[in-house]
This record gives sequence, structure tokens and C-alpha cells, in this order.
Amino acid sequence: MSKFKRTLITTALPYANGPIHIGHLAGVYVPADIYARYLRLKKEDVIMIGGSDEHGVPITIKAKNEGVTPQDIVDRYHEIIKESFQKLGISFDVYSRTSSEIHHETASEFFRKLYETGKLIEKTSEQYFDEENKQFLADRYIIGTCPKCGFEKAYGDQCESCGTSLSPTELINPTSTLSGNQPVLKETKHWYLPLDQYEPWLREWILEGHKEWKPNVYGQVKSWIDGGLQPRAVTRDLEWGVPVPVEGVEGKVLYVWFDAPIGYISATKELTPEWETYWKDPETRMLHFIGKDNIVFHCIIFPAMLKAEGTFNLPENVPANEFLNLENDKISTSRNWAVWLHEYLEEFPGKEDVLKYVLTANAPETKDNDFTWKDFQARNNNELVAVLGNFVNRALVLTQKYYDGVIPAAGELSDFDKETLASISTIKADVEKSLDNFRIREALKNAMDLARLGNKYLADEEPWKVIKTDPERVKTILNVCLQVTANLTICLEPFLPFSMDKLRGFLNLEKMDWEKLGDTALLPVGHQVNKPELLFEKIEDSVIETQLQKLENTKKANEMATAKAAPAKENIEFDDFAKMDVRAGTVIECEKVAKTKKLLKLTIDTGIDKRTVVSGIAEYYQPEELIGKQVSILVNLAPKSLKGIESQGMILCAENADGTLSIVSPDKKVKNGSEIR
Ligand code: B3M
Ligand code: ZN
Repeated sequence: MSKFKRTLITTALPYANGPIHIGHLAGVYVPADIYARYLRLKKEDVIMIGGSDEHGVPITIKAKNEGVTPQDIVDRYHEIIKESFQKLGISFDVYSRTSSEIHHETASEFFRKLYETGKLIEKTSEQYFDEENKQFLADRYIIGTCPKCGFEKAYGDQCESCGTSLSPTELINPTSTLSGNQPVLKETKHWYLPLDQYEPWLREWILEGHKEWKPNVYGQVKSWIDGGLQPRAVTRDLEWGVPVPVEGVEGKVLYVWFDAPIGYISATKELTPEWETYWKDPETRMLHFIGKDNIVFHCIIFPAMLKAEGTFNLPENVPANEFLNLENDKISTSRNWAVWLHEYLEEFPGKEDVLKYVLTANAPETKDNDFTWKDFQARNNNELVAVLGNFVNRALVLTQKYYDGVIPAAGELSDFDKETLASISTIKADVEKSLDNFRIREALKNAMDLARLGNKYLADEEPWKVIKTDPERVKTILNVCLQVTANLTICLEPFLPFSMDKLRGFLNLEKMDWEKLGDTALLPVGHQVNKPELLFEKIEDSVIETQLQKLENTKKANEMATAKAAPAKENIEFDDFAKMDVRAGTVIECEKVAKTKKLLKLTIDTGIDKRTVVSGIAEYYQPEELIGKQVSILVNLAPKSLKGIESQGMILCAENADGTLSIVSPDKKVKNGSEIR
């Protein structure tokens, strides 16, 4: 592995203000986990670092909205996040958190070193202040119109519509999110990292020195640098965070994006007393796994901080991913448009690997990608079940059937046998090449080629037919199949760790190193294997329907939440209104109109007469529940024939924002025929 002896993998620290969803997983944690497992299988020295990002304004805002402390919020979500990662099998060597003491110490020490060595500049400037709340308005405490795209709810640090990063003073019409008031400008002192001074060095280090970085990463970095770098404030006027460790300074904390990446260092300290080896030895290779919205922080700001500090390594690569959408729509926490990991784990027990598989097969590596439940089902049923599961199941079932689960000896190998076995090494080389270049999605495809190869071999050789004519040959065929199966447990281990564990159980086989992949005698003749179960289960349509319905409900709820009432109609005179004769009446009979979905036929006692009305409310009411109910009926509407029935009037309903209908009834029972006006 070239000039490096060990690898430090960091994964973006998720904000502890909400649970993890499939977008986080596909972009960061699943690829990082696969890569880390691969290196571990290769017996390389590797650690994978994670933890919760527990500072920042979104957390304090959430706490305020719920009337609890920021610590309550982060305690809650840190647990949920940590547990769900663990259940999914994301193999962090440590999962830490930035509200911990060790982190506060580490971040303070880092800041103090920059401060004391003159690497920061001190500047007093005017910043927005909320007079009612007596608070400076950092980041998300302020919203306004984006100067770039005109979006009216851009935050003080970023416009979520066009992605531009902003400072509060750039916002047009700034408003405090605390009071809704117009803020005033007030002087305050802060410390800045003079990024402009690092520009020549950044150009040389990344633009010249790291042309191998992914084009999406390199391109973003280049456009930032070309756009000109400005000094960046690394402190804030806030209460929640790491207090600025300077004598006499109060009410100021480190900017969350200053302390969060230092969280990687704190977590390593928490993991091992050897932490400095992972951060400072030039033979350690540091990799940051992140999503595209974090590129500037990991490729420009954090490296500049590390460079300023002077004793740390810089990242060797930053394999950032693009975004994952859900059913053709942007994943959004506020709109609840997501598949939440903790919910998935509950609803799909035992299918942890399936989610990882689908997210990898569809990973947004070079462009944004879409997760759909239909694709999830198809990949499970057509790939995991029909190819991988089917192959190993048939190989193992036949071994039980013909040889009581004892590995038979191979006879002379045919050319096809030799070719098949030789392909294992070719596939190994393909997987390695893809993984070494962070093309995780392609690596999975390469690894699945081994299952496809086995499946095809079995289908071509048809041992279940050959057994009748040439039972000796079947021993060879199954030996080949079983060796391929044993190799699968290595090849797919980084991607499908739970399933490969299960498969090793069927094979009665210990976990093996990557180096063994390609060995065509992993299972010795005479070795006893166990009775297999199914490796993967088919996912039925009804399961997918349930998930789609859940999303449909979310969509409806969102529409309802944002729906606006229709504008008022033109004024009318009282006489116009008085022309309508609306009465209270009671439903005495009610039935569905045959061959229609929407219509009910009702008989109403209007106090004047008993009459028939046809109403389009069958989707919202059962006939039985309406009998005896008092309704409002427009009795002087000209009769109209509907499906051959004469409807004599109209039942008044309120139409909800989602189009559903609700009958308008008198609040208290009144005498039938009472006028409604
Ligand atoms: N918490 C932002 C995010 O989740 C942030 C990452 C920190 S990595 C040091 O997008
Ligand atoms: Zn914008």
C-alpha cells in the first residue's frame, strides 16, 4: 500500500438533532464501512472514527422549540443514532460525541495553540443583534432573502435553496428567527482564520497535488479557491458550544464547524493512547468520508486549521458523495421525506444487509441518485434472492442430498471448471481495483459477479440431470460450486457482513482473510457442512405497498400543512344569499349507488317532506353510520338525475385541503326543517 502503513477513516459527524436516514447512509456511512471492512480483511492497520456533532444552532433552536435543554436534545439523538448505526453493522472503532469532556479539552487546546501562535486574527465588526432577546444572531438565528437566488428563507450561514454559503450581513431583509423582529447592528469581537493567506498553499496542495481526487470534489474545491478565499470567523456569540478559551472572554463559543472536525481527533484520543500515530505519523493515510455539502469544510477549512496548527497530517483523499433522493424528491427532515434508519430496522428485522446492498448498488457516487421502494424490492428479489441466495442454496442443498453434507472430491477438471475457478482471481483483482479507487458501487457489482458466475455455472452444468448418467462428474461440479461459495464469504464480506456470517455458518467455515480469496481449495474434501437455510427472503408487493402508502401519507400531511385557503369570492347582496333554502334534515335511509365508487343514495326527512338525494361522499362515510345523522340540505336546488336516480337537493359538506369531504351538521340537534342561515 505505497508509502502508507495505516489508514485513519473519518466519517462526517451527524448533527444530534434528528435520526439517521438513508441519505446519510448512502453518502457516508455505508461506503466508509465497506472500505474499512475491506482494509481490515486485508489485515491492514485501520481505524474508523465516528461520533455525534452536538453543537450548532439547529440544536439550540430545537431545544428551545421543545422547551428542553440542548443537552437533552443531544442525549436523546446521540443514543438513537449510535444504536441504529450499531444495529445496521456500521463498524466504527469508536463512536464519540462532541459534548464530551475530552472533546471540549481537545478543541480548546487546538484553538489556544492557534491563538497563541498568532494564527488567528482578532476583529471587531458589526453583527446583527436581537434587542428583544438580547442576543447576537449567528447562523440559523437569522433568516432573510438570499442575495444570489432570491429565496426568502435563506439562513445566516447558508441558503438551502441554491447552496450558497452566506454571512448574515449579506441577507436582504434580515429577520430574527427568535422574535421575528428586524435585528439591529451591534459591535462584537471575534477571531478569524485568515483563509486568504492559505490560498497559494491550497492551490499547490490540492489543485496541483491531488488531481486524483474525485472530479466532483476537485471541481468544488477549485471553484471555491478561484472565487477568492476570505478570513472566516471561528467564534460565535452563543451559549451552547465549546467556550472560547481566552482569558476574560465570556458568552462566546467556538464556531461549530471549527470544533466538529476536531471531534475526529477527540474520538481517536478516546479510542487509543496511540492516537498521535494516527494523526501525526506521515505513514498514516487520512481519508474523510463525507457528503457533498461538507466538501469545503473538509478540503479547505479543516486542512487550513491543521496546517496552521502545524503538527497534524492532512487528508490524503476525500471521497465525497453526491445526494440520494427518495422517490424522485429531495430527502428532507423538516418535511419528513426520508426513510429513517431506526424505523427501517424495526420494520425490516434481519434485512440490514439488504438496505446496505441497495444503497451501495445505487450509491450517488458521481451524481445525485434516487432511492425507490420498487428498486429496493427488485434488487432484493432479482439479485440477492435470485442470484446469490439461489446459487448458494442450490449448491448446499444438493451437497446435503447427494453427499450428506460432506464435501466431495473433484475428479479431472474440464476447461469450463478451470475457467470458472480461475475467474475468482480475476474478480478479486476487479474488486480491489474498484475499492482502491473508492468506486464502491462498482466494487459491489464486481463482487456480485462471483455469485453470477456460480449461478451460471450451476445452471449450465445441471448436476441434478447429470446425477442420473454420470454421478462421478457431479462430485466435481459440486466441489467447484462449493469452492465458489466459500470464496463468496470473503468477496462479499465487506458489503454483506451479516449474510456472509450466516453463510459461513452453513459452510461450517471460519472467517478468512482477503488474501485467501482466489484459493480454490478453501473447503477440504471430507469437510462437513451444515444444513442450509435461506440466505435472503423475497420481499412481497404488499410490503412495498405499505412503505409507499407511508410516503403518500407524508405527502398528504405536508400538503395539508402548507395548503392555503382559497381567496374570498366577490361580495353578494343579502337577497342573493336568502334565495338559498337550506334546512336541517335527518338521514333515514342510506345505501351505496350500485356500480359507483363515490355515490351514496340517501333518503332525508327534511321536515317538509321525505326526499331522495344523491351525494358524492361514499369514500368518506359508510351508509350505516349516516342513518339517524342530522345534516344540512339545500332543498331548493333544481333536481338532477344522477346514474338514473333523481337527486332532490344537496347535502352541504366542507371540503378539506386534501379534497376529502366532511358533512356540515347542526351543532346541536334541531327540529327537522329548521332553516339554516
Ligand atoms: N454535522 C454537518 C452535516 O451533518 C456536520 C458534519 C460535521 S463533520 C466534522 O452535514
Ligand atoms: Zn440562494
